[in-house]
Amino acid sequence: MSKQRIGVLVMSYGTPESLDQVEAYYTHIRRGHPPTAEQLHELTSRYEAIVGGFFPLRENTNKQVQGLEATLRQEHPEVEFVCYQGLKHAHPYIEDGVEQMVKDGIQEAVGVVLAPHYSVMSVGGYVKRAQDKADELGLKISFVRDYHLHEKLIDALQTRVENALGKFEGNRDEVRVMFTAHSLPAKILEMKDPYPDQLQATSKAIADRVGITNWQFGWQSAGQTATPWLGPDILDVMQTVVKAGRSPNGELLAHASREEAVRKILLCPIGFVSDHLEVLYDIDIEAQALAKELGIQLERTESLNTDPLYMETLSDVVYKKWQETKLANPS
Ligand code: FEC
Repeated sequence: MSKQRIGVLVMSYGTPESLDQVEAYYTHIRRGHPPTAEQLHELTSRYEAIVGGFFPLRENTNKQVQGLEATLRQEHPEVEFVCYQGLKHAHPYIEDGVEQMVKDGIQEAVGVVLAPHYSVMSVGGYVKRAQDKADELGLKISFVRDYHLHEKLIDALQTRVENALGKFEGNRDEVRVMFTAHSLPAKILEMKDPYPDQLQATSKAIADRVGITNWQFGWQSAGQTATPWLGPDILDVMQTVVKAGRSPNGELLAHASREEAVRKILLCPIGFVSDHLEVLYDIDIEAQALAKELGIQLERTESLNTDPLYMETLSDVVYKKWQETKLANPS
């Protein structure tokens, strides 16, 4: 008997393939509104700054998709899982991935986003586009909504925090650990969106595992729009916590407590699973420049990329979602 073939739509943000595609990419992010020349120049310069215009997210997503397919097949040899990419803002788009599955004769599929935390404005947007296309083409598809507290994800992040703490000399309690994630427009709070709570929960789970109390959460990479975004931004937080234990001329106050006298910061971008612009520029270049200015040591945890524990997390949530859907709709 031939194995059952199950499609897996692996959705990710997407990135340009070359510098001349940055304008089209940015226009797509802005829902069809082209950026001004100044905005385009600013974004292109950020891409140029991360290893000369190389687009690491594309290769990382390719590897994550291959890694997930290999893990699913190894862990569940009785099923033929076939992974397809669906990108939010670049080719192959989410709709292309769904269409390709149908062309290949896939009848049942599971969708998963390479972002562990749910927001109606992030994961919700991916899911809606995939579901609309699947409905149009008659594909049966269910979705993993979030996996922000999956045991193996927390294991992988715990190891990263512990390894990064090892880069600081002295007592690790002196290191302020800041968990970060992409900011979103503050209006999500009115919608009772789970995104902020899920990020707090992941941060706390990691902190408890590592056994640290000197930690906080901050937002990063907010967009430049007229509407307010979730804050505080990590760049502001860094300034505030470093300046708190110092005199106006920058001297460390003798009586400053551990909480006040921050001189070592570890950033842990838990909202992202890959090396890309928001990590390699916003943290490694922008936040590092600020740290230098403030005269403090700043380190960052390594991105998950294809960490086997992350691949196992994804494999587990995809398989469980497929099983759950099968039980709910026995054929
Ligand atoms: O490396 C790369 O090429 C891509 C890096 C990248 C990732 C990413 C992830 C998320 N975003 C989220 C929300 C928003 C909202 C807007 C927005 C805008 C941008 C711009 C760039 C960009 N994002 Fe992004 N995001 C990445 C890159 N993002 C570039 C446009 C210029 C700028 O603002 O910097 C605002 C859209 C609008 O104008 O309406 C909202 C969220 C995530 C994390 C979850 C996910 O991966 O989906 C949330 C990676």
